[in-house]
Amino acid sequence: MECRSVGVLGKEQAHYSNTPLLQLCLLCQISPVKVEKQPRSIIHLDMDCFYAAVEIRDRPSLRGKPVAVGGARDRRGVLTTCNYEARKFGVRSAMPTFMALQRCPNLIVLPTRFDVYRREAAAIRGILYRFTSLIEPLSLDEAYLDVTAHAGAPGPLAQVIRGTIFRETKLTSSAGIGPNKLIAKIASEMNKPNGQFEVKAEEVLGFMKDLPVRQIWGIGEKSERKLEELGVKTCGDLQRFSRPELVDLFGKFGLDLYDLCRGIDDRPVEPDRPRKSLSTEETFAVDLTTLEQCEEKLEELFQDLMADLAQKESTRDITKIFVKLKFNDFTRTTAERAGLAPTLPDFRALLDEAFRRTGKPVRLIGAGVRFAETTQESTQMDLW
Ligand code: TTP
Ligand code: MG
Ligand code: MG
Repeated sequence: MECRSVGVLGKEQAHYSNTPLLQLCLLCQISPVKVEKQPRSIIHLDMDCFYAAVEIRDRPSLRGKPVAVGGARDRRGVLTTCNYEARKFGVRSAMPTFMALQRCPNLIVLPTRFDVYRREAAAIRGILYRFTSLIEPLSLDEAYLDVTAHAGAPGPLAQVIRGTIFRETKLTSSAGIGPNKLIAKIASEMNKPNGQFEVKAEEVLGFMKDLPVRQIWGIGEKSERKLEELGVKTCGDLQRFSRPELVDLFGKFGLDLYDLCRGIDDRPVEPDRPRKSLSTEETFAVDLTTLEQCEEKLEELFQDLMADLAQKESTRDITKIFVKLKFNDFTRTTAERAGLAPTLPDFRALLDEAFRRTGKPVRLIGAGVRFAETTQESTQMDLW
């Protein structure tokens, strides 16, 4: 067994354990770990301004104009997304509609049609399955594909997949291609919209060097601030920390971070992972201060959740529903109940309960359901 740094540093700089399984690596100060397996070929595919693109495709007169999809201004609505023309004005997903209209007075705001987006997403998923069955959907408009076993290079394959999607749906997508999920996901943002970006295994270190730490999964606002105080902005900066130092700072996640900031990510594409729960959440640009405001948002989240549920887990038994609130001081609370059907009135009851616990301004609402164990999971439990 060798220290994992072998894959990163190259043989001449790497450190070895002469008595595998016993000796600590001198540099890392922890037990030897497996060297990263043969790099995979992963494609992360994400549709471009998905809801807006569907609307514009269906109404060609809107092409070239700034278009958003979401709630109306007079009902204190929020945008789900907008096209790239609107983004030039600073309009963004999750932005209150009134604010978006201040930035872009000509913005055309259309109501959401979840059933249409779900149908499109299913058609796109069908196209992806023609190329591999190793697909892990992340949301309605994006998925990881493991194409390691595919004959031919992954870059041209991504071109073919995107071309097929466009031919059959008239919607554009972007792709990131890399040796693991971390890299593929980050890379898919690099040439958006209607583009792709490939990072080859030997290019990973160079790619990570100047990448902002925020791009790593698991690094949120709080960790970003913590790192900034230590003078760390990029993954290259973070690479200067040892494993023990990162564990001191971040607990167990520090070990992941040591690898992630070097572009190492062993997570496989998991096509059939039985989910324990499904939820949807939204962080607001402006904190919500009244229960009434929260209820309005909850209704939107509820609709999203139902759409997601129908798309991803339409056959599972639901055992619990929950509502999560995060407040402006970053504390959080969850109201949860067993035996409730996922209906809007029941979610509203949980929201009321959670809101009344503190009365603090709300920066995030989440709504979700927990599932009964699948047969597969209970069989595994029996084996242990
Ligand atoms: P994204 O893939 O995050 O965004 P997008 O497809 O609109 O734009 P991009 O070109 O940058 O990928 O989300 C997919 C869809 O999910 C989006 O079209 C609308 C919906 N959505 C929300 O409803 N609320 C949100 O806050 C976000 C980010 C997305
Ligand atoms: Mg998208
Ligand atoms: Mg997406």
